[in-house]
Amino acid sequence: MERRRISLIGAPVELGAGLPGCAMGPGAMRISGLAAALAALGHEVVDGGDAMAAAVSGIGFGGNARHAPNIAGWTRSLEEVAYRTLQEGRLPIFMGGDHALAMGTVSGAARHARDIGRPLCVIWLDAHADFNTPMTSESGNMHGMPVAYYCGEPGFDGILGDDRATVDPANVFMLGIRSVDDRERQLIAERGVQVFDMRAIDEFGIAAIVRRILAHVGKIGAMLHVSLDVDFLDPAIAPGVGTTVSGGANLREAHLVMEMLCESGLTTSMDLAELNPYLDERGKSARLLTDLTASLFGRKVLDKVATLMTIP
Ligand code: 5AB
Ligand code: MN
Ligand code: MN
Ligand code: MN
Repeated sequence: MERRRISLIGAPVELGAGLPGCAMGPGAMRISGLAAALAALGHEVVDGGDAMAAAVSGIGFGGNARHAPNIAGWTRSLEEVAYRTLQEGRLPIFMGGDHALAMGTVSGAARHARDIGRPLCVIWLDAHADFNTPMTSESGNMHGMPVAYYCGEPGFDGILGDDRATVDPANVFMLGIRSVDDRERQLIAERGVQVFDMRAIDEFGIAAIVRRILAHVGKIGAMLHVSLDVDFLDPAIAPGVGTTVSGGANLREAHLVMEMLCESGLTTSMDLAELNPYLDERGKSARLLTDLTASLFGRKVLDKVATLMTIP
């Protein structure tokens, strides 16, 4: 893989989740050796430290959205960091932090893509669709809302300006989905989000799905943001998350997605979201996130992908 200029950015957002603990995520990712693992693959890696939430007052959209001013502050600051980092020609990896961080990171990536006249595609690896709005959410937890936000759903007024960049829902590809609320189900169908749930992965295999998504991304010349929620993974291999749902992606499926992303060379920004070290087992989930990220950036067993044709 080509040498990338990578910026690690801590995003210790935790008020978007129902349980505290995600603010310790960036620390756990640093301890698990993410920067060294990427540098060992030949990349130039800079750890930019942790971002901070901008101070925000006077935010109060209607509906059910807990800690809206804090999440609005994070969205403003992370949008700017994502935008600037991409503008400098670097590849940002956001170390979360709960998934509300993607309200900012994806919006900033979308602004950069708009500037340079390219579409933005998003691969959303998650047990959940995260397509609630303050109008539909039962829990009020904003980590269940980022996709609706960056796709431009109404109900979040005043966080970023009215001319904020959004993502076309048809360019959002969800994988691993297995828990969707009733009103979310209706919205994602109406908006045309591309959803591959666990049943689709079981039936077609994850490789066939990812191959098609990447072919589409390449064909339309898009930038590609990859957002990995720890609960995409089966809780048996990744217990360090507040919202476990059984029946998730296994170790080989997750690595295969990363290896295919690596070969495509298409990834331009990334989130590692929802790691809750307080709930983890001896660093297991943090280590797995580091290994998966290393796979995406070029760690592999062989120099060449094995093909059956090489058997004489
Ligand atoms: B996560 C739920 N749909 O809105 C809600 O972990 C869960 O970032 C959201 O994917 C899970 O509270 C958010 C029930
Ligand atoms: Mn999520
Ligand atoms: Mn989730
Ligand atoms: Mn979660």
